[in-house]
Amino acid sequence: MLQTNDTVTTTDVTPIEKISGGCASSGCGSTKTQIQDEKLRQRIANHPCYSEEAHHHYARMHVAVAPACNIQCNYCNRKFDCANESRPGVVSELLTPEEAAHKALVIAGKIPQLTVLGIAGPGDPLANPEQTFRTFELIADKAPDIKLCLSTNGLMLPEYVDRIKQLNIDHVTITINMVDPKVGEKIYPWVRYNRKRYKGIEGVKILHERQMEGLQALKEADILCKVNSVMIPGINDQHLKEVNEVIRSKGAFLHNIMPLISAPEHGTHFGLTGQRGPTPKELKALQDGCSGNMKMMRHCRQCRADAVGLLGEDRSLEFTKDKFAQMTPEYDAEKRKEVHAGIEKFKAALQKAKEEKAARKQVNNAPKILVAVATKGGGVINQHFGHAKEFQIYEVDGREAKFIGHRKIDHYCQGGYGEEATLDQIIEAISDCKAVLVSKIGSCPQEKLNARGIETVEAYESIDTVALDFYEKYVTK
Ligand code: CLF
Ligand code: SF4
Repeated sequence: MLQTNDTVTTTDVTPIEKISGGCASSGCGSTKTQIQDEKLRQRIANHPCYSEEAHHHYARMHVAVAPACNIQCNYCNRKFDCANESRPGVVSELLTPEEAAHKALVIAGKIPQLTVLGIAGPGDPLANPEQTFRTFELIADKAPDIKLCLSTNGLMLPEYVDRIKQLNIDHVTITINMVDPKVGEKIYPWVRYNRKRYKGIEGVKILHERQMEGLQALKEADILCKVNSVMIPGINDQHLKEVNEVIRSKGAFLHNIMPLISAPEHGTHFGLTGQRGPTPKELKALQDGCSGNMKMMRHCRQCRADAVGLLGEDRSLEFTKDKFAQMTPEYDAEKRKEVHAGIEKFKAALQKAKEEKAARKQVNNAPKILVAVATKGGGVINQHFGHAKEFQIYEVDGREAKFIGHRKIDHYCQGGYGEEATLDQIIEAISDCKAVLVSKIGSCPQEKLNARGIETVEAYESIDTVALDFYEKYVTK
């Protein structure tokens, strides 16, 4: 059984400053470069957001300890809550640092593939520094093998980089939606800084300067920085290429351009004024246009501030406060180490098999096609068509199957029966794919998919193997 490549490629780990030339690119000093690459590879290897490969195997959790925010984004309304809603800022219950630490120890025992604990809201973690840092301290003390991760709007970042470094928080995300305050004016109505509220462009200028300062400070402290940007058609979609260039030149490690999620019922300014989000095609075109030498993140699931599990599989409802408070922490560092070693072994075997398969499949001038995959993770096709809440999309050519994103859907099977209207929406969502790869599918959806030119493949195997086999048959036809 094979699966997606879990070895982080050089593009995954090449810091921007190295790409810009110097001795390393001409061969001299290559040993040093290899050592640096290896160190960097280890830093991201089991972080599901910083490594696309890792997200198939390793899980993260967020603890919602940070309610307040110091800016207003036109796409945010933290009063709205829905247990089924998965998007940043949405959370069902707030925790104290002590409750958060207890929850982390419970989950690290029950889900040993959990490697990262992040604080991402529901407000801004650095607008709640006491709760945020107390939580990190408690977890670093009791579960030192869990990586700590922080996501911020950047306004207060320059103040806290030393503290972040001290606590060994190696991964920090800044949400940067603009580098031109005139664009920012349409996104941020106000910013609160040094106990004063600044409206309009005055506030946006402060935010922009502080974000750039924070980015620089993270680079100097050698902390890996990912930048998230929300793509808002007609407002910053054209501008994000410039954002990409600026953050790249300032040493950001990874850029994650996410689609705006906007609906009137969310009660956000954009939702109420009818601002639309981008289509998957628009998003992909922008991500492709930005990639250059910089790794673009394409597997973000825009998690809730209390998300738990593999990306794309939210288990937060299993660990609500009333439930986890009754659970005894079963955190066991040795057992976790064994589980991680098992995952690495599994990944290595799959990688080897994948390489062998790719070496045999050499199709010249191969056209690229898309396939949709139902998976619960592990790089394996292991989900029934009717149970999928999202499809992972792979771009396949003669040599490899490359993960390029996911499409969220309503699952087809509701209470044991297929929903006709849902099926139409699913077909629409994957209409640009040539096949859907699933562990099982009923005859009715199969016929409808086939009628729309989407082939169905049933298998319980590695995504790479099945996708490449399908590709071979497809081009032969
Ligand atoms: Fe959380 Fe963010 Fe850390 Fe990941 S999420 S704080 S870097 S551990 Fe990941 Fe979720 Fe996307 Fe964020 S999928 S929203 S990028
Ligand atoms: Fe909401 Fe985050 Fe923006 Fe604050 S920074 S308004 S919490 S999206």
